[in-house]
Amino acid sequence: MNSPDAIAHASARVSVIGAGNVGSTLAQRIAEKNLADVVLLDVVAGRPQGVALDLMEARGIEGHNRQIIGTVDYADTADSNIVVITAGLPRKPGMSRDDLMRTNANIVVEATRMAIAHSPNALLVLVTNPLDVITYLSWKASGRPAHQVMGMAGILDSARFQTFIALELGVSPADVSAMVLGSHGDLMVPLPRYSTVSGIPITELLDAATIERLIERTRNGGAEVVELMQTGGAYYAPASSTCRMIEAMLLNQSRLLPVASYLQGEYGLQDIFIGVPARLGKSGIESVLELDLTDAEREALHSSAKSVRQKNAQALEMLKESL
Ligand code: TXD
Repeated sequence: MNSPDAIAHASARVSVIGAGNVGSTLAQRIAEKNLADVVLLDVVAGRPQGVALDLMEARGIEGHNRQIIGTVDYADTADSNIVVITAGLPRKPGMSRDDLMRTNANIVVEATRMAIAHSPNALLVLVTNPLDVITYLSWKASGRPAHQVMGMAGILDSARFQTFIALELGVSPADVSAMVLGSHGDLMVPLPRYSTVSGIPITELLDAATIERLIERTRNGGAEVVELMQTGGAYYAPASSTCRMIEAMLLNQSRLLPVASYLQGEYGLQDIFIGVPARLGKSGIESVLELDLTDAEREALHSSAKSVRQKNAQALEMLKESL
């Protein structure tokens, strides 16, 4: 369903900062779905140009005519409708989570400033971990209205829950709609009452112990892939999840999706980015839907928010010179 107000489709441009696994797979998805031209930027010279050339050489076979440009120069990202930031470093042996947060926070703050300088009206989508904190810092660095800045995680976490529900019941994932709120990580908040199979809540179809097992697997979804792959983490489903957000905004689809959104009192939370159902359209986050939560669900969301808030404060302290 595309709205007539869709961002001019033929000239749409998305810049992807970070041409690693998620960034390059996302570039492929965007181009092959014919959503926009793509500029892929990385600090490692050669990598984005190589990926872009490889993707361009697939165009004749894939049957699209989108430009994919690889670059190390932010000037090439000018006038993007959307900027996606996937840039960051993976955790290295001996590196603490705090070291990683400091490194990635600096990378993302710099990337945000450079990208916004060349695309002052772009919508910003953050992917780099730790997701909810990084989104907050990028928003601070961007100086943009909060509804134009958002983080991708809830769609991925929900897609994992959807997958495990579908596998358990032996039904198509297309018939499963799952909802996961909260921060991206151990404290995510899967909501079985709001997860359905063709409209039927899963609480009617599965017993409590089975649902708990699927929730545990969802919480552990990223780690399960890392454990199997040994080097690097998941990127196909993360790229698909990010692409869904981009599609919803470029085509002004008004899709209701779990997105790390800025809250100003919704769910009793203030001044924080955290995963909640949000309506995405051409201006970014058009509204946040406040679900009716049970006491336990609300408590889980608040403890998730508490941990994000602590990390936000820590990160702001680390970056107080530059933010
Ligand atoms: O749900 C989610 N939000 C996530 C998040 C799902 C999957 C991946 N998640 C996080 O995204 C992951 O923990 C990382 O923080 C990012 C990117 O993951 P990816 O798997 O793509 O990592 P890579 O392959 O290491 O790619 C990162 C790229 C790499 O090419 C670096 O050279 C580049 O980022 N990089 C930079 N680009 C531009 N500018 C700077 N400063 C920079 N520093 C590194």
